[in-house]
Amino acid sequence: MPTSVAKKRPTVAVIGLGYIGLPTAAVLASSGADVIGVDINSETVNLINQGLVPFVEPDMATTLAGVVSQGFLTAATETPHAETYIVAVPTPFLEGHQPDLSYIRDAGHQIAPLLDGNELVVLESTSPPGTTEYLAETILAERPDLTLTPNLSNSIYFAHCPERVLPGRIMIELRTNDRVIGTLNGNAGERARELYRLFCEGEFLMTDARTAELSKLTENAYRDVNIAFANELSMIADSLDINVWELISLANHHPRVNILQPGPGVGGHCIAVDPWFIVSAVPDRASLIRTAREVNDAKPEFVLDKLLPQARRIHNVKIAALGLSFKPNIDDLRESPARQIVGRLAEELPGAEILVAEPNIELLPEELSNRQNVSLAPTESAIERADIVLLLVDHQEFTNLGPSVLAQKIVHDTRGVWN
Ligand code: SAJ
Repeated sequence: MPTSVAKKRPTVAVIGLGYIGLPTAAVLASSGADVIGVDINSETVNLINQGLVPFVEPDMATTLAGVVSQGFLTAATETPHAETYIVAVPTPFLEGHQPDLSYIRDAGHQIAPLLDGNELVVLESTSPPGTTEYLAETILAERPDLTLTPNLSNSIYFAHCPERVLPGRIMIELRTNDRVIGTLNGNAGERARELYRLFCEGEFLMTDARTAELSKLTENAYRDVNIAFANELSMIADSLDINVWELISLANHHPRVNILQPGPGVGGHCIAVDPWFIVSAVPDRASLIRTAREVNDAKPEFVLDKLLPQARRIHNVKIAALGLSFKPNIDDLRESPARQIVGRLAEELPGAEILVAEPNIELLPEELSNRQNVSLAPTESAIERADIVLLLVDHQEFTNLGPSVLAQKIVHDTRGVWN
């Protein structure tokens, strides 16, 4: 009688349990892998081990609670041995927009002593060209007994599989987006594909590690350049006293024109950062990409230039600032232009009362909570008390507001919601 042999669950250590690492760990664990998530933040680790998500991301809570209670995902502060390591740590930039690879180097130091031979290391973090190689070099410098030459008992395999999911839709896009996989040595890419196939229904596009690295940066630079076009148009239209939202909607009726939406600037840890990795890799060739970054980075100041003269004319002005996150319906404040604008308003208008309505957070970030003239307030009461309403993020709570609540208010709508 044939006996059925249960397929062994692969063991995976995911290093970095942030906006990408944690959902990836949860989805892998719910799709047949035994996952240990690693993070230096013990609070994050404790929350996850109770099945709780430390940030707002639609549809994540149920998956996470399920895999933790079944024992398929555990979190720890120490990296364990695993067959596969997925590195999903931050890649911020330093002064002068040079990439900071220190978290990747640290991940390499954590992994190096644990390796026996034949493990796969997948870099997911968005990285400048050459970073997968840098991770491999970091590990091999510490472990000269290991090798990149494939098919030996002491071979270690490296691949780059950049994350491409959109915050707010991560749990859907992890399963449906196509994935680019770049191989550094041997059959690393094929091995990564086998693992990602557990949960990803998209197409797998195979290439080398450097091309995969640049492809991810290219996607975000493409979007940044297109948003910069919309933001530049908004400033041009303002000078000409033309409504930019109407302008874009008219132009977009052309079958080959699809202009994005202007806003108060570009935030988040991806689009506002990644194009700089291209600029810093080839500075004298990346002029359009650099200019787009500069245009988008200048947009918060433009918003302030329009608002401040009006605010200064009102004695003890009250401003309702609607939204603080970098985009709608999430709680992520990283690189948020809204947060930057509110901080500058607080500095420039010491006598003002700035009422921040942000339905997705319970506490203001420290640089704002320290200010006497800034407080968090429920949306309706912030608007009711305000002379000026400044819409910074198109959260659904704001787009649902009827026009009557804005009557008698000076309105600055940076997202075109009420236009
Ligand atoms: N924004 C505008 N106007 C628009 C679209 C966006 O001002 O028409 C602003 C948003 O308000 C936000 C910023 O741009 O401040 C970025 O938002 P986003 O929704 O364009 O992108 P992110 O940063 O949330 O996610 C991007 C995605 N990349 C692309 O769409 C090419 C995502 O797929 C990536 O996985 C993610 O970066 C990442 O992690 O790299």
